[in-house]
Amino acid sequence: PLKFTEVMEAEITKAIVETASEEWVEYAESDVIVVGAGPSGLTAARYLAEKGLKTLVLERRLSFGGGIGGGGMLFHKVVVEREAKDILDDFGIRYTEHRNFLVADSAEFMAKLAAKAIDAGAKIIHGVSVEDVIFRDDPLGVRGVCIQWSAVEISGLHVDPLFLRSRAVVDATGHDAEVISVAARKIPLEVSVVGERSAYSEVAEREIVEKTGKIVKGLYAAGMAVAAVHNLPRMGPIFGGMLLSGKKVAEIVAEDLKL
Ligand code: 48F
Repeated sequence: PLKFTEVMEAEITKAIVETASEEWVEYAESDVIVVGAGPSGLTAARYLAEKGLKTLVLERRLSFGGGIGGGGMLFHKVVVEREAKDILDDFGIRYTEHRNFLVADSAEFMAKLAAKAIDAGAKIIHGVSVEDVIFRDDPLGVRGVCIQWSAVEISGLHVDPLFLRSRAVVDATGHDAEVISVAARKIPLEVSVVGERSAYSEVAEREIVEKTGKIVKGLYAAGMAVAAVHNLPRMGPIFGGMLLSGKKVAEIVAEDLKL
């Protein structure tokens, strides 16, 4: 019969706490912190990691995919424009052609985005919320984030956060642009987060990609966070813009970090 070692429970604890703690120390400093493991954040993370940048993704929830999992009003499909076909292929995500669109399964879409980001070398940690940024004012710029366990955030307990330094922070937090919102409130940025407008899908998709990029030194917007910052329309369960935005922000950050 299968025989397990005795005094097993304490060893489980040591295995988890020791390995996790080693990684927290390792990721106290990184090249890029991506906040949010939705479509734009996972795409950005994969391409950043492939460029050799030490990339950490922090996700509030205990799951991947952000708005992907709900498909369109819980129908388990998402729509992607042909312009993003190469990215779908790059991630090995299968699709069917439906009139003007490519249609993918929401479960496959989020699973493969996450798997490829991890395989490329990005570290994803769940259950962690970014509640603030680190900044320096000469020159003005963001140098990392303040983090808290999501469980503590939800509990309302007064617990001070910890800090992670990074050369760049990507706000991929979706409709509320949470990181840029807090930064705009607390440090003198030239942007304010006004929120998105009502649905106008094709314009939203195009403009989100066009306006993806730097907010201030060290802080970047991708995905729906771009719509929140630039008052762009929403677009519903169509994801080409999210993929293209994630890829574009990775290219911009990589270029800036070379300087
Ligand atoms: O909302 P989300 O999917 O953002 P996205 O990448 O994609 C938007 C689409 O899903 C869809 C759409 C267009 O197709 O309209 O809504 O722009 O993913 C954002 C992720 O960030 C996490 C959140 O739990 C979600 O998984 N998140 C949000 N705020 C924080 C956070 C925070 N402060 N700290 C950590 N994670």
